[in-house]
Amino acid sequence: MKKVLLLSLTGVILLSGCTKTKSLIRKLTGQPAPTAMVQASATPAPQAQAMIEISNYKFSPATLTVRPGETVKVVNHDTVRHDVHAKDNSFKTVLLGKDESATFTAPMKAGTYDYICDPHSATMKGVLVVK
Ligand SMILES: [Cu+2]
Repeated sequence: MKKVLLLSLTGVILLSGCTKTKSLIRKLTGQPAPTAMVQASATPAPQAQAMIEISNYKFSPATLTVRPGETVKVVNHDTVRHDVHAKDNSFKTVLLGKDESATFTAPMKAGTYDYICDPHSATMKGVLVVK
């Protein structure tokens, strides 16, 4: 019976990937969680989406490196509206209000692309590196 419980709990853990369940299993069975579960949770996550975040009139990261044609998400955390606009016009977003986001497609050609925020072009600058 204990074995059945352990197996079903392992199933739950594999599905949820929750670390809290690990201590639950220890409580219920008096044994450390099976190592197979640890391996399962070590599965590499899918690669995070390329993202530029805007906060306090700054692009973060200031320099972002992406692959040609990669989709880049832009999120604005300021109450002031900002956008992302490549100096050579190869990419551009609309003006984003607070907590709004947009995506653009990185150029297919490798290179270094300077971009600005249109309303704050004097101070808000960033670099997109495509390689
Ligand atoms: Cu701006």
